Amino acid sequence: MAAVDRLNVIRGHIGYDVPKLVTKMTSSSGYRYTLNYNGKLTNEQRQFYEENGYLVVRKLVPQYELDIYRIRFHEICTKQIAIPGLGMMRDVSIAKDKSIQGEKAINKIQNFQNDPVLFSYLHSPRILQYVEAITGPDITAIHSMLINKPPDSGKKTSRHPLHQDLHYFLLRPEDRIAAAWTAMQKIDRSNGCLVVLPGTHKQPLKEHNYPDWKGGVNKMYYGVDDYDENAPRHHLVMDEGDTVFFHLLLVHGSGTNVSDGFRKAISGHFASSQCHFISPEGTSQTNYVTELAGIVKRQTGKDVPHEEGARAKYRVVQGIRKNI
Ligand SMILES: O=C(O)CCC(=O)C(=O)O
Repeated sequence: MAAVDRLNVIRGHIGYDVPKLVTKMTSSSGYRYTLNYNGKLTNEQRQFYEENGYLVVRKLVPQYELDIYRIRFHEICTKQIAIPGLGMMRDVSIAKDKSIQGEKAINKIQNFQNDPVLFSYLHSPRILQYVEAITGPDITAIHSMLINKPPDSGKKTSRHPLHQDLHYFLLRPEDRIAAAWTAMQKIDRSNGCLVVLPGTHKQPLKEHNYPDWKGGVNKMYYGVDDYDENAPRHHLVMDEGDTVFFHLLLVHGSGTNVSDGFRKAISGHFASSQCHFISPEGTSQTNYVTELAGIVKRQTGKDVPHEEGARAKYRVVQGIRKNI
């Protein structure tokens, strides 16, 4: 272990937190996808993430925190509180039906960086200690969402197509970015659990397009065009509080919710603050960047450069601000 790694492990042991040592973006230990300067991951957990591109930690978030998020979601959906900058999404099957209101109308809220209650999930040391093992100590939260997957109307629009989250981020290096996704209730195949293709984080970013689904596809639910249909799949059956951390190149999605209840999960994306922006030109991400620019223009009347719009949503959640 290099000296800087050893020092940071010792700082972790004695509870010394900020400022952390400026660390390298690569691990000196031969591991590529984890840094583990804080020694949080056991050898087994580290090996699992390196090989599979994800790691499930059971019972990480306590029930009382999940209850707080659930109540806040209700307050937002019923307009008891307004949060600036929040994205509220309706499932395509009911998008035009204005008779449906409140929680039942919303399949996802995202970008809640201006809400201290929901955003406390992204500040939580329980979450950040695992994120830090992947990104290093200076961490920027780059996206947040609470997903309220509705009971399917029969059109199968509650599915989330297989995709790689990196399609939505112009940040690199991708190995220093991670997602956290916490089940707010018991989630299994009946209500549309996450499904992951283990090991696909070792593949490059693939081209993403809207799938050709008869019943319609939700806005921004891009899917990968080519993936191995026969590749092994893991269906992540999770209990409330269980949390999965995953690499942004991991191919994943979620199934149809055939139960009669809404299925809730809270999630965040985190990057090392040392990451940098890339230009979308010449990449497969231009379709997303162009669509987002159009949405922003319709909402604000302005042409907002992608990087400027992205930075406005970013929040340092640990350590110090660097490139992003
Ligand atoms: O919670 C889900 O159903 C899938 C979420 C997901 O993969 C995403 O929003 O990128």
